[in-house]
Amino acid sequence: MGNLYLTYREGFPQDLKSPFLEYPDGSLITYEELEEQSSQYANGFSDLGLQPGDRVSVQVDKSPEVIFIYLACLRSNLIFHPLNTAYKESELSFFLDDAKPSVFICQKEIYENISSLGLKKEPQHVFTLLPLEGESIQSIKRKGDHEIVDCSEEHTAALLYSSGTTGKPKGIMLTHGNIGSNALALKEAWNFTQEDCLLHALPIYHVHGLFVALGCVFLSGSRVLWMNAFDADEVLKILPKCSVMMGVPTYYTRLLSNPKLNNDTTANIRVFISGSAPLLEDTFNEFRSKTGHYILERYGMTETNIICSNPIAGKRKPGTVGLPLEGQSLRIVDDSLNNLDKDEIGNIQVKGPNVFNGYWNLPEKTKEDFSSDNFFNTGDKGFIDQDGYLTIVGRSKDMIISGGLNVYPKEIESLIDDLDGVGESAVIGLKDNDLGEKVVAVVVRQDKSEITEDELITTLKQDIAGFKVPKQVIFIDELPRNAMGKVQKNVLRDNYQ
Ligand code: MCA
Repeated sequence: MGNLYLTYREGFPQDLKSPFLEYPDGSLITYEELEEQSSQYANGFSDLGLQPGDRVSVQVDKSPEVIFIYLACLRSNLIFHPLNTAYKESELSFFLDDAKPSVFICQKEIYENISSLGLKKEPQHVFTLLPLEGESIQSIKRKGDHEIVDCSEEHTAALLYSSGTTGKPKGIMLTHGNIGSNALALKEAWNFTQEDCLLHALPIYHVHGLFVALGCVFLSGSRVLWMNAFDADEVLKILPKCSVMMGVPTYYTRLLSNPKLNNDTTANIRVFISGSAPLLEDTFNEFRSKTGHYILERYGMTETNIICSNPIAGKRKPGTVGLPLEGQSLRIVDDSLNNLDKDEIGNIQVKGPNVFNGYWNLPEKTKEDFSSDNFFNTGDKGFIDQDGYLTIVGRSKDMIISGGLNVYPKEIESLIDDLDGVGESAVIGLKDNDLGEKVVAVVVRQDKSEITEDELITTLKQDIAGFKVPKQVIFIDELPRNAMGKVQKNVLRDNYQ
């Protein structure tokens, strides 16, 4: 496998006039336009003087234009670097400083304040996505054939950041081969064909909406029904036109709360797929009894793409994430790297063409997360049952998953601890019917401080993405600690659940 664009293109329908993307109002983008638009952007990048390996950072609302730009990056062997639109200035400054993009495409508000991010419009090229909002990236497009740049499967295609338990976020380098091999395995595992129509309501700055969802579509020459964001009422209106839906568990709990969800509205769907956060057995069972559908749960992470999936044909076991995908080795080991038997709980490790190529500019950190025989340590704990299905029982990394987005308590605690009036804090995840887990801060005030929940939340909202801001603040006199002085988060979780 060489350039991922060529792999995708092999899956495009023979008749390029077939639809790739359909809006709810029926308007279409064809595969021919996808080829043409991505080629025009690729020409534009070359006119700007970009060289293979240069980064293109993108922080804009969901739009098909972003897909053209992603494909243009692949064609030109540039590194695509998508960013969650929720990130605030200080978060963004870090990502841009670390990734050092040659092109940054952003929203109007950021474009107008670009100097406050320490960025200059030159030599970096800063663009808006939309015309009339500044200098639009659309102005770089140039017609004419574009020759796809030759590259190996080991070249980095995308850079996605994850926060860490300690320190700053790390850039995860995903190669052409990582993304392509995983998309091919998923297309097979989930039986995608040209007849499929995928309901696409996910954001496209994460592996889930970008590589998993679109990868299956490109490789099967099928099409997406496009929604700019998830809205349960809208989804239920267009579900009858679709055959597959992918989402985080929150999508399914929101659909379940909608009276229009029933056998009829879901009759055309061949499979509902869930990932990015644990799907509760209650959600699985309730969905089955309301619609007759068994949600297919799968498991992945940014570093590895998708690792396991419940089967299309065969038993979908609630509470499990299914069987390893074709071409991957999965093992459960103890802390001394001894292989554990079936049903024994241990560390989940994985090896395969899907596993990332290392952290951006952090070779030492990369080494820490791989075993001597090159298995990646996911940081999750689980066991494999007698049928080979994986169950995840916990995360050894102290992470919260809220509505499918990862939140690292350490990052939030550091910010809270720096606030005037705060002595110390512990950030935990508590069960939440909508988000799966919600971020909650347990805070010890400094002597005489009268800092309130509102003040704390309002201050944090200025500095960090909204999904990381605690939904609730609980004030206590002292954090519970064990004999070693470590905060006992399990005690806090038990007390406040
Ligand atoms: C938005 N808000 C949230 C979240 N999203 N709070 C906690 N957790 C969240 N996930 C807050 C906003 O800051 C805002 O707060 C308020 O909710 C309303 O914002 P809005 O954008 O309208 O929210 P929403 O439409 O209700 O969004 C919730 C959502 C969304 C639909 C669950 O977060 C979502 O689409 N999540 C999917 C994420 C995803 O694709 N994850 C894949 C990554 P305020 O009102 O206070 O300002 S993981 C991955 O890729 C791996 C590989 C995998 O396995 O898939």
